[in-house]
Amino acid sequence: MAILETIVIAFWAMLPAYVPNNAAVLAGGGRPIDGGRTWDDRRVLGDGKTWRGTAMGIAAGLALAAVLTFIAQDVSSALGFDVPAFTPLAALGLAGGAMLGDILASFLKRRSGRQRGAMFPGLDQLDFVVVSLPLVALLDFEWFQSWFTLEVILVVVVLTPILHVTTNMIAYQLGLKNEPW
Ligand code: CTP
Ligand code: K
Ligand code: MG
Repeated sequence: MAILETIVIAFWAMLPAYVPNNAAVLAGGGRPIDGGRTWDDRRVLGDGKTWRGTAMGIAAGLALAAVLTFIAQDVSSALGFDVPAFTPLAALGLAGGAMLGDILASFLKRRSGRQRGAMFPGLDQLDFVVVSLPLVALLDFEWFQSWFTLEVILVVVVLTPILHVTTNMIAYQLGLKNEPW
């Protein structure tokens, strides 16, 4: 498989997991998931993980998966190789897993004494990959196996931190995000 093809497939397949975090930044606010609760004098998740942000993030990921599925055949013909159409379970695994990974990362940040917004290099960039890919494999193994080859997974692991740093930098410059990470 040509490297460019692999990159396009990896990016396309991960889009429903990429967009929830950005949608949550735009839609976030309101009641925090942990309801303000603390554990050992530290918040369980913090004010940065809200019900609204999470719901809107998942909804945005599912909506994008639906749009990509709708155009997958035409795009595949135009490109000369196949890009994935998403099954409902694959879409749910990607979008839900991305938000769950982000929430688990905040849990780990609070446990390790990091305040809301603190940087946690590595975790910040890959938390949603680490949870969304296994969740997709769990929910729809056939779909996962047919698209996430070893090459695609390698590209995802390299590409995701680059995209994450770039989009967060842009969101920070635009005043949408409080920190550039
Ligand atoms: N957000 C949200 N709900 C989520 C994820 C994000 O409402 N499940 C919104 C919050 O307004 C949050 C912003 O998106 O402040 C940025 O997200 P993120 O960087 O993940 O949160 P932080 O505020 O940095 O908090 P943390 O340290 O817990 O990551
Ligand atoms: K985060
Ligand atoms: Mg943050």
